[in-house]
Amino acid sequence: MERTFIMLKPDAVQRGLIGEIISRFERRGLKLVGMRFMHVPKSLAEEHYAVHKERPFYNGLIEYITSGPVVAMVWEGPNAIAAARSTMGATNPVNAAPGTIRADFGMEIGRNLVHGSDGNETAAFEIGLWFGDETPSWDRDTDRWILE
Ligand code: DAT
Ligand code: MG
Repeated sequence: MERTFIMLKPDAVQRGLIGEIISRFERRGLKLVGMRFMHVPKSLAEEHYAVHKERPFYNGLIEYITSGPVVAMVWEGPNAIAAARSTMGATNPVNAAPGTIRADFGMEIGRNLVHGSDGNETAAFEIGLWFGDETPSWDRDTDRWILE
């Protein structure tokens, strides 16, 4: 079983899309194992996006992520990282496939609504950074109808 860190960015929260976006992950069959509604301290944003520190968009990215509350989550499932990213769509909404979150609700790369871990190491790092070890497992009664 795999876990991934997903964040609804401030634009998703401000636009009233929390329920709409969460329902897409939920309906797909991913299982929620962690959730926090929070303002992101600048230090946390900087740690989270440390890999992008030298990129020209870095300062704008930090400003965006700290501009309002976010919903930080951990979702679990087989291939959860890839499954979540395919539900999210490509980084730039203009290139995202129709039906994905970023295509259905987004116009520009700097307002792309949602973050998802991009690999195993990133997921482990991000889950630890945002949740520590507070991501309890639970048995979902519908699992036998979702997972073979
Ligand atoms: P993703 O969020 O799809 O994993 P990423 O890790 O490459 O994409 O970049 C992190 C975020 O930074 C992305 O969601 C939006 C922003 N970003 C990336 N490339 C950008 C660019 N060329 N211009 C502006 N913002 C960018
Ligand atoms: Mg990324």
